This record gives sequence, structure tokens and C-alpha cells, in this order.
Amino acid sequence: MVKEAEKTLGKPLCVAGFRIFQAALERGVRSKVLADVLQIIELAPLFSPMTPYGRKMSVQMTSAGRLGWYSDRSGYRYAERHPSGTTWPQIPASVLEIWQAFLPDAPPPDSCLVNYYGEGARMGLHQDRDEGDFSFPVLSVSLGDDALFRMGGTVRRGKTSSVWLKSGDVVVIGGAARLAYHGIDRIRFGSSSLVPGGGRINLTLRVVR
Ligand SMILES: O=C(O)CCC(=O)C(=O)O
Ligand SMILES: [Mn+2]
Repeated sequence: MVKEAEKTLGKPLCVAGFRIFQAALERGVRSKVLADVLQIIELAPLFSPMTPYGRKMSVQMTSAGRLGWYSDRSGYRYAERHPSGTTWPQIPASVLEIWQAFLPDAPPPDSCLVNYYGEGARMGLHQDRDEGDFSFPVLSVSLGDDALFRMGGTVRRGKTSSVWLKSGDVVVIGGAARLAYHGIDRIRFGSSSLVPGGGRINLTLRVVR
């Protein structure tokens, strides 16, 4: 499934406290996770959230799990239901397996955010801080097109470093980096053939409580 723990977990690229496990997911796992994500999207279609400032986000989203991340004029938060009124689909076993492989000591995630980046989509520099508990890392999985991931510290205007995330990369955002600023500057649309029609899918798994 996920490459042998010691091998994979032994050699992350560490940037500003972000631990980047490059090519952590084998091809078969990437395809299985993608198929499971496409099923989530069928049950809980992608939507473009509005920021509290009234701007439509360029990334399309949906979620799986007990809670889904949501945003509109009233602010960023977790919601128990998709905008259509249905509960969120379950987090697939293929995705929970990745969580368990990387974070064996953490409780199961409450939420799996599915981010879809089409051509031109990006995500501005932000902190993940809508959770009620910051003691566990956030786990991020990249599938499809390459994305330029920018990482900083806990101060908005601090120094940042960037790394291209590729399909199958896993990032553990914990410890000092748990509340660090990060974002996606751009993707290389069409750089991978994994996602039908192109684009990038990111899964962001979090303990919310
Ligand atoms: O797409 C990514 O790699 C990052 C996503 C992210 O930071 C988020 O959804 O909070
Ligand atoms: Mn984030």
C-alpha cells in the first residue's frame, strides 16, 4: 500500500517544519484513492466556496467525514452537511490507511477536505486554524498536476520557501508548522494524466473535534 514505513517515513524533505514525503504513494494507491475521491465527488459534488470577504475561491471543494470545511459570508468553519443538505460521504478506507501509516498515534481524522484545482486555480497564503484542537498534525495528499506549495512561519509576512508538490506526495503539517502559513501559488495544468480532464486534487485530513 503505502511504501514500507521506515523507508517512506525516514526521509522526508523538511522545509520550515513541513515534512514532505515525496512519491510516498505508489501508482496503484494513487489510482485507488483517485477512484474513491471521484465517488465522493459524485455523492457530494464540488462547489466553489465564497470567502468571508465575498470572493469566490478559485479552488473547488467538497469533503468526506463527520465534518466538512465550509466558507461563506459568515466565515470559515466546519459544517455537518454539504450545501445540498446531505451529510458528507465517509472517508474511504484507502485514505484512512494513508493517515494511519503516517500518523499511527493520532486519532482518526474528523474531516477530509477534497480540493480540486483546475487551470488557473490557486490558494492564497493562510493558516489552518478552524479546528478546535491543534495538537495533531494535518495530513495533505497530492494527486494529479504539480503544484507550487509555499510555506512560511506563523507570521503572515514572514519569509517563505516553495516546493513543487507532485502526484503521490504526502505532507505532514505538525509541530511548529501546525499553525504556519502556507498556500498554493499555481499548478502546472496538464503536467499529470492522473485526473481525468487534468488538474490537481489535494486531500487535507484533519482532527477537528
Ligand atoms: O492544496 C494544497 O496542497 C493545500 C490545501 C490547503 O492548504 C487547505 O486546504 O487548507
Ligand atoms: Mn491549509
